[in-house]
Amino acid sequence: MTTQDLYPTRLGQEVKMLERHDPVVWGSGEGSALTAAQVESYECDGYLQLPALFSESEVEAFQEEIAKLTSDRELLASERVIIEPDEDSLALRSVFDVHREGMFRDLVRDERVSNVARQLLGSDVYIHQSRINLKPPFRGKEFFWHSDFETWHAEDGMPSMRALSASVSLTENVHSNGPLMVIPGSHKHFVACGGETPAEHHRESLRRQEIGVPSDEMLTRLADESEVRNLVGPIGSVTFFDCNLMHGSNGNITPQARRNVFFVYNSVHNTLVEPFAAPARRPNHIAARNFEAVPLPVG
Ligand code: 6CS
Ligand code: FE
Repeated sequence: MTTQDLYPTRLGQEVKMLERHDPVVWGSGEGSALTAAQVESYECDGYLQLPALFSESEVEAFQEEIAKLTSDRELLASERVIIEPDEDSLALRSVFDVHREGMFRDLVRDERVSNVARQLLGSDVYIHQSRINLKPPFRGKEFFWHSDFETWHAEDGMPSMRALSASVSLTENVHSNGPLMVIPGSHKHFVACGGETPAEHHRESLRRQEIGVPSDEMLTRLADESEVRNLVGPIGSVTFFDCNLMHGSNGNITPQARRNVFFVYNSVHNTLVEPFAAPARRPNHIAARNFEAVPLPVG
């Protein structure tokens, strides 16, 4: 059985803006994690910030976990680690697949985050991707504008827009240190991209993405309809954002790192098929094919 391609991109089709065929909030939208007003705000803007959802001491423990991970030589030598582009210094940009053991395994199950994902996606969820983004001081590089879904559809075979990211701030996010930047409302359009996915594209794209990014014209249209917004907030805040929200972030030239850990929850009814526009599947540490639901925490 082949799954219909609702969102053609990178297939030599005309580069244009398509309508979204999927709901943003799936099911009734009711649940114990968010109020009706919060659900409505997420539906409208494509994101929701919950300030200081985790305490400073919890965040300190996450930072210690990261210190452990980033001093693990075996991990550092593995493909899970992404180094900043153009750097001789081996500055760490991202570490992938951090949710399968230790503290971050508990974090993805924590009801403060997982119940929000269940409520908005209207089903059980599993983890499609997890990573720490370290955005180091002074020379942390930007992430250019993109829709995550565009990549997950083209390269990972995610059929529909029934996934979201939860990004936990481990440092204060201020206007100057390269916080997440979004175009509210952009998640209601799908911007098809030009070009074709080359083999092993993730080796480039996770350092600097150039394929699967919208044209300047499309970005201008989205921003003209809405605005560009910086998502700032205190330590321990969590930003939930729709898989198709147009987002990016500037570089960080301040002396403080800007760190967050983030998880992509996908609905168990939206599991991956074959890539819609790429020569091969991406590896499991970037796009998990273990579709087991995140269990409710015990106790
Ligand atoms: O490749 C990914 O899964 C994610 N990373 C980047 C740089 N762009 C698309 C998506 O957010
Ligand atoms: Fe992204």
